[in-house]
Amino acid sequence: MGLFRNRGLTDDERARIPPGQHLVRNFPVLDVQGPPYNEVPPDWDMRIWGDVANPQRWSFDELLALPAVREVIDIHCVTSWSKLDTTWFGVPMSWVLEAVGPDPAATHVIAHAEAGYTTNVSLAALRAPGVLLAHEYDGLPLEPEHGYPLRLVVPQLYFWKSAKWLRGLEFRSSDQPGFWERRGYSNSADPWKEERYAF
Ligand SMILES: Nc1nc2c(c(=O)[nH]1)N[C@H]1C(S)=C(S)[C@@H](COP(=O)(O)O)O[C@H]1N2
Ligand SMILES: [Mo]
Repeated sequence: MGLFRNRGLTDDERARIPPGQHLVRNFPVLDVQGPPYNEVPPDWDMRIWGDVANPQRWSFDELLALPAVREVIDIHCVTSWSKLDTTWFGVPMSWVLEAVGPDPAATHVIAHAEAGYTTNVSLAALRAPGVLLAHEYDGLPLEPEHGYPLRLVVPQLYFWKSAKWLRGLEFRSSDQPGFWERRGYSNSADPWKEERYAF
């Protein structure tokens, strides 16, 4: 099926599509609940807490003033679509990690989003290249359905790990499955190893 649906791709494109995935040119929307709002609420904040030396709480204006970089990355949804060369702009996770100073005991991070959506990632996964707290897509503020005003982007993992409507990162010395991980999705979620489901 994947091969069939990927007819007509260049060799470069085909090499960038993980097994069992097919290329899309549109930008599908997938979530449990739709966008919580179209404007940043006055009490909005982004918090980082747990096993860190320097917990953080940023208003949206403070967040926009942090160092930001542009990343062009490929994204892969477990429902089998992949999109190449997506352009995001936001605070690099490498900078965030410098700022918060994870405790030596910290091994995992829980992303907390609006409406109780969570997802867990290893600290090692967050240290990979391209991980962002993204507030722009294609040069514009995020669309509400794609996570406005802030989303986590973890390009090397299936896209359910890239929490939309992000409000917090909790650093922990133990793992804790998130929303989809509790419902049978893979903990590690590497698209190149087809780590889709836990069983
Ligand atoms: N807060 C929140 N983030 C979420 C989700 C969600 O339901 N809620 N769905 C995840 C899933 S399963 C996918 S595939 C991507 C989809 O992102 P997109 O709608 O921007 O394509 O968002 C992820 N982040
Ligand atoms: Mo997904």
